[in-house]
Amino acid sequence: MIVAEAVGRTLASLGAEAVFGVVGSGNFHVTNALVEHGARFVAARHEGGAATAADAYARTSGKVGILSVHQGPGLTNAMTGVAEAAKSRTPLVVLAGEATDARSNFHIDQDALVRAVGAVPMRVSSGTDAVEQTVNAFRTAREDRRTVLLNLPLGAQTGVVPWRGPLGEFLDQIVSAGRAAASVPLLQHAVPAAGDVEELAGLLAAARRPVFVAGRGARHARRELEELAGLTGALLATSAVARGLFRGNPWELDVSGGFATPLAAELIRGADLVVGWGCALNMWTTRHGTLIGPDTVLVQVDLDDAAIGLHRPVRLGLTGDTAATARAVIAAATVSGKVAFSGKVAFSGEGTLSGEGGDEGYGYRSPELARRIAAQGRWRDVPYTDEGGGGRIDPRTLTIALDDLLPAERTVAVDSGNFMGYPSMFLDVPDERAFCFTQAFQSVGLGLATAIGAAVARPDRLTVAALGDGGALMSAAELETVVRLGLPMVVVVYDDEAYGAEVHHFGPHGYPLDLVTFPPADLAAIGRGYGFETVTVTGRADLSGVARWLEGTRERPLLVHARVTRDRASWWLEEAFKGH
Ligand SMILES: Cc1ncc(C[n+]2csc(CCOP(=O)(O)OP(=O)(O)O)c2C)c(N)n1
Ligand SMILES: [Mg+2]
Repeated sequence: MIVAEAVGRTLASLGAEAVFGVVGSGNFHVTNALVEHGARFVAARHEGGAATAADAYARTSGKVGILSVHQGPGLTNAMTGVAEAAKSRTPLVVLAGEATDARSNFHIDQDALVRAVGAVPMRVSSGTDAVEQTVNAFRTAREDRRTVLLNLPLGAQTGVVPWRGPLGEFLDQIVSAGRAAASVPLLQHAVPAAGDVEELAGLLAAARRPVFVAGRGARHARRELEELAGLTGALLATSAVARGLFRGNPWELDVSGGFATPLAAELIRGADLVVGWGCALNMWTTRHGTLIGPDTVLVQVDLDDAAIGLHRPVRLGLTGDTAATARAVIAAATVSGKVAFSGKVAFSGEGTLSGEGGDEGYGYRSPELARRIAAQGRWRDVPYTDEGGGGRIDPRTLTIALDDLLPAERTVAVDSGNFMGYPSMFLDVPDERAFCFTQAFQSVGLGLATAIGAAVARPDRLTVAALGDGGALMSAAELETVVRLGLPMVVVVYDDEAYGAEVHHFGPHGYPLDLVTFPPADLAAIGRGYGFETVTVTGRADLSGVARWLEGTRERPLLVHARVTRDRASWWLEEAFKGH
């Protein structure tokens, strides 16, 4: 068995199920070995698409993502997606051929390239270390939540893997040792120091208006956080990447930050205690800090010590896993007797309490607030004046209509741009795995590939890719991938014939906008060319075409080309500019 085959077989044995990539000579053998041993290969049309699809697959499935690319340009093409994955701490193994001879056209310093974006370079150097290094790469990705480049030098790939006895036995031994180690996540149960846990319990016991903000690091901790919030009367919000985590809870405020509803912003700003759970508390989640009131006590819980206080100073920082920390706080309050939540009102949100006490009597969890959240808790409940007409639809009207039409079992993937707040906040999602937000690098053009990776992970859900015209055209090659794979997908393009974010950034200051505006493009025709069914939407009535597609066989994916109004910046972009 040669090295490239051993690497592929090892990864398949460790549980690699889906491999995304573009195959060239330098990753041909390793990818074939993965397929031969049970993995599914998903061919993208550009390595950038493959990288982001692998990232989104990992986020949506909870498994390690695998990307396979050719040496040199295969890897450079993938780099924006690799940077997004690395910044998001996505467990991802990038397999790349490597031309180590400096005279080769394909030669670059691949280690330096990926290190520059926060990924971890590793290397298989010979048959002797091939299996061991592959196991190391997989474990680093999984346990440390890192994006790892596993370089496969061309000269080493054809080396022979030595073994004693039957090859299968040799591989099985190493792989099962690796798998046993890999199945024990190192920090998953990490509990903060007991003193910190008691201090948090005390702060929660004293707080009258606590709010929890859960981030990516809390996506596994719904049950624990809901229990603690119930005991302490806390309201529940998330950062954008954890959207959907508390879906169905009557005290859920949806997203905290620039995307927040007016009601959520008011209540978070009015909190006397905000606890960030596995959440960076960055400028987006805190709306440049304006959602944290001047007297609000801020607490942060994070697995990573370095994340504590990185974006905002906190009164108390606890290093630990979110679920384990929440459990420890509950235990500290209920078992040790040093702190107790018994004086706190825990209005369940169901039924009404006799003699309603209003805010004074019940803190945040009052019957009155339960009614307000039910009535105004979603963006689509916020009244607005429709600005559509003249062949353009208001993006709010468009998105509310889509929210009504599309099945509830859906995954929403959103690209970057002025339009992005509408699909992110007006389309509901069933849970935290149903919203895939690849925005850590703030790159335009990742939305379509994000939808592809998420759709491969969850074929049972209808995936909605929401793109601007700029992002759609930047990634158009992957439209072919959607059609070829037969993915259940609706691609919605919010077309303002511009880089709207730039138009609204610079337009009000009188700058010329010629460089960021474009002539109309027939995106529906482009979609049909790739094999999509299409609907062009210029007003509400055109949405009947979407309803027809939903009622049909859905054999081919649907592209909705929506010509949207473009006179003003979206609310979240206005907020973002305030921080510039
Ligand atoms: C790769 C990349 N290039 C450029 C930018 C700068 N940029 C941010 S938003 C945007 C416009 C995107 O246009 P579109 O997809 O049509 O969305 P819109 O803003 O018009 O709603 C651009 C060019 C970026 N963030 N990422
Ligand atoms: Mg645009």
